[in-house]
Amino acid sequence: MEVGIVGKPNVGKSTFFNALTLLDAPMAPYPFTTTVPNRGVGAVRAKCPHPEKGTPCAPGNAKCVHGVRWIPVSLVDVPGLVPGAHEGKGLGHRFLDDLRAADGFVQIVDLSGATDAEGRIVPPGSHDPAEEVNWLEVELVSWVAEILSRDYERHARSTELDGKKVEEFLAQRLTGLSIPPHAISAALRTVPVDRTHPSRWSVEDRVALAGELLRAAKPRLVAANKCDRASSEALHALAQEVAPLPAVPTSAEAELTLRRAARAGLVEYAPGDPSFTIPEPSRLSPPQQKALEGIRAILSHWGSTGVQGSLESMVFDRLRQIVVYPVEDETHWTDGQGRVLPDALLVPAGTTASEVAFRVHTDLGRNFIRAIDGRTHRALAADHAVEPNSVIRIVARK
Ligand SMILES: Nc1nc2c(ncn2[C@@H]2O[C@H](COP(=O)(O)OP(=O)(O)OP(=O)(O)O)[C@@H](O)[C@H]2O)c(=O)[nH]1
Ligand SMILES: [Mg+2]
Repeated sequence: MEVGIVGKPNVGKSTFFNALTLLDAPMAPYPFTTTVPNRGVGAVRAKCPHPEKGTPCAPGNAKCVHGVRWIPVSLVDVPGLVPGAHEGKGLGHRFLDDLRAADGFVQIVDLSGATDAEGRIVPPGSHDPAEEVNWLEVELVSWVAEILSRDYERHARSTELDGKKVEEFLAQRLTGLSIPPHAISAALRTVPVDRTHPSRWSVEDRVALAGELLRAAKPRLVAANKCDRASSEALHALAQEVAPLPAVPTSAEAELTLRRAARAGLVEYAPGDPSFTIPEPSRLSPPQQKALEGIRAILSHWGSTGVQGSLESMVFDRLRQIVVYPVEDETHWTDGQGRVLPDALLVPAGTTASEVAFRVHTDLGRNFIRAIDGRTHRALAADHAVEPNSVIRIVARK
């Protein structure tokens, strides 16, 4: 699971990335601070089933803190895009190739309206953040259309000569973009192109296909960042303009400050929480105290910093992921070494028992006999869609 963090320059993409990963990607109040993509790992929360067994779990991949599993999600923070990036403006859009594997995009915008389309500082409220949501879509579509068009004539003609299906042609041209077959079929149904002669597809046809492919395969969510300097009315106006895309208010700066303060032991705060506590106020300098009181006011206005919640909304609502816990012993919920609930996997809703087996190990998938539900102890057939939060054992031929 990988989420791309995109948007125009100077909106707080790297701050958002650092808050989720606790890495130190450079951040600064001017455009194009980031010039090469940053990669890291954030996490989404899920309620761990271990209390149902009354034994602590022994996580391998996803730590458990007070009954909450933190399941890793890869994040990629890219340089800022400006309108016309696909024509080479700003840093261009070639670095978007680093987002090929991203399953969805969180677009960061500046809700305070204090940065123009190219990320330069302007008076607060003088720039409408909804604008960049529209043109960013144009940039993403141009990028996919360009990937599709690389060495186009040659590939299109050889497809025709070999009598290959256009579905296969598109899948091959877009390899690595992780676009599922259903999205390709849906795009071909929507855009009326000549199915036997891709060499006759115009540039406009390819752009239309790219738009449909992105819509079907790469969900987006808008993080209305710098909400600490914006009003609820600004959020409401943005949400209306970008609908049906969801807009979540975030303060990446507040989240980063809290996570770093928590790491240093200065505050007690878990990401996503609506509040924090200061165990020893005497350890804080007056400026630190003032900064934290400012953050307290942000939390009480907005409910949270929104950063953790926006990633979870992306993963669970937009990408429709569920969590499953594969085990080798369906009674004790352990693996071969007796570890309780060692793994927590994110899989798309509707994933079948056999697909879970393949996720655990190709051999387990190939030799699948049946799965067993760890709660009901019922056998599940290969095509059974697993429930969210399932504990399942895969039975396979040796
Ligand atoms: N007030 C406020 N400022 C923020 C917030 N998030 C980021 N900033 C500030 O915005 C400026 C830009 O932050 P970056 O994280 O470097 O932005 P970016 O989008 O990665 O910028 P580029 O890499 O240049 O595209 C910095 O001065 C941050 O401190 C926020 O939630 N609130
Ligand atoms: Mg940056």
